[in-house]
Amino acid sequence: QILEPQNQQTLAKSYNQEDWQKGYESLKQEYDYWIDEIEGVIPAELQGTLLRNGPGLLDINGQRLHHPFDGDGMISRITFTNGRAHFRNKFVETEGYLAEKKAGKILYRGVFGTQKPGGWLANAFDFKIKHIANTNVIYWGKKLLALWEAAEPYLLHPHTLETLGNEYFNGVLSPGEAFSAHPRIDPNGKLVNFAIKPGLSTTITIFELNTNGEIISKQNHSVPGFCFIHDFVITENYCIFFQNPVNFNPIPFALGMASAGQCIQVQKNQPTKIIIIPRKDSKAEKEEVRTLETQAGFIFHHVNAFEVETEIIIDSICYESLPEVEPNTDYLQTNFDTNAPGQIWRFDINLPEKKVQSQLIDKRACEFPTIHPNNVGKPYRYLYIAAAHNPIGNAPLQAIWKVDLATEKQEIWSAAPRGFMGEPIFIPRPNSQQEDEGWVIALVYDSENHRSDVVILDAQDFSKGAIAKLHLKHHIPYGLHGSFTPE
Ligand code: 3ON
Ligand code: FE
Repeated sequence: QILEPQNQQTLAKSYNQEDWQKGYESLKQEYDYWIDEIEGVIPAELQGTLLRNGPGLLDINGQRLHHPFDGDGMISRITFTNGRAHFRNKFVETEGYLAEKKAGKILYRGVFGTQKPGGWLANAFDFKIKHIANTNVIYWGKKLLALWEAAEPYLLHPHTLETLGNEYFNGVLSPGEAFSAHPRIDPNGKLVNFAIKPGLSTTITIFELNTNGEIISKQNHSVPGFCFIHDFVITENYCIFFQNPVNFNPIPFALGMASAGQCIQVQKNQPTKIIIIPRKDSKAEKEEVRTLETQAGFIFHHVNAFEVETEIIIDSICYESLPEVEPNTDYLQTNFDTNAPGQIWRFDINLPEKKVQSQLIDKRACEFPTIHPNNVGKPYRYLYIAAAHNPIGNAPLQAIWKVDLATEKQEIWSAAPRGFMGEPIFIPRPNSQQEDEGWVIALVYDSENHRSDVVILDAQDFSKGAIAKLHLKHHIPYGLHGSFTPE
């Protein structure tokens, strides 16, 4: 769905590339302060902690990383209490973070192209990958966990954010075993997560955890072929995975010429496989695993899924292809106009007939969806997502977009031209009745002042603008995911 150049030119550019680039400066300092520059008013009912994770370092002592996804995880914590807000940030002290800090240079290969200095010879036959913990952060079962999809979680102190070690859930997870960065919280009080062990055939493991943070079930499924599966969705009875059509050629990785992630290629002539696995202890438990096919493309994130009689509806952010992270390119020079945008699609699966229908919901480029936590895995009406300022064409995320899936009514709040949007989180108002009663909160990078703002919107009315804008004393590099805990 890339727009022809002549159509792109009809809309003025909403941003300037240099402004966008500045959001990728490392933040080395760790802060701890009450936020005192506030525009508007923090709602008194908003009580709890917003947790964010993302790459805090984009360089190691001046040596640039090849891609932000290789950056060491840095947790930011914004605690709202009685109309005030407190900020703290701290790096996850993984083995690699500490070793590179001490050495003052890159010591590990990253998944997304970062190589040790010294050319391919210095990297050849080094299969050790740096375990970073940069993708998500959750508070579950009284444990604060920093997540990265290719390894075990890091356990952090909930107040000080100090790194306490790895979390193995009483030995149910083994050292080196993955625990993805995209758990889904079933409103019935279970956290469902997965792990991918790729190879010539791939093992998908599904975990279900109770509210005490204990793994109560763990099941494995083997699927043919290599998988790069970053996210999944749940319904009442199923876990659903989209196996992107990719293949993996390990040779350039082994020879030190490219990183593992750079050896993944999208196969545009192959279909995407939709793998539907019955959940443990559900009505569907005895059903077989079903695999259906749909058109090629690449999906990182899903919005939500739900069952309607014998159908499953899944909403996902689809790209025509995986944005390349080639060895000789610089991510700061990304040409948005020629990259495929992420767009919201709806997949409608008819289980008895094993048929899939798909439909584009809207052309706007977007990424990082959020919904009301009570509707996870269930029918829902509203989604909120970071999006491009303009309704067509590809561009950096600068706005928060609300889509009413029932009426197709939309609302948008934009920080363009100089603001850049991070993942929004929907937080329901305590004792709320309506699905969109609550707030949408996001970190916005303000390139004009080279600092980040915590922006709070009323989810029912974007037109009144930000109800509060909390100016931090510094910027936070563009992040990945986070969550909110009322505790
Ligand atoms: O080779 C195997 C396959 C594979 C994919 C094994 C493996 C373990 C090396 C592996 C690892 C995958 C990892 C570590 C993936 C990590 C992903 C990550 C840190 C972030 C993904 C972010 C996705 C999106 C869509 C971000 C979008 C950001 C913006 C639009 C703006 O900031
Ligand atoms: Fe993600």
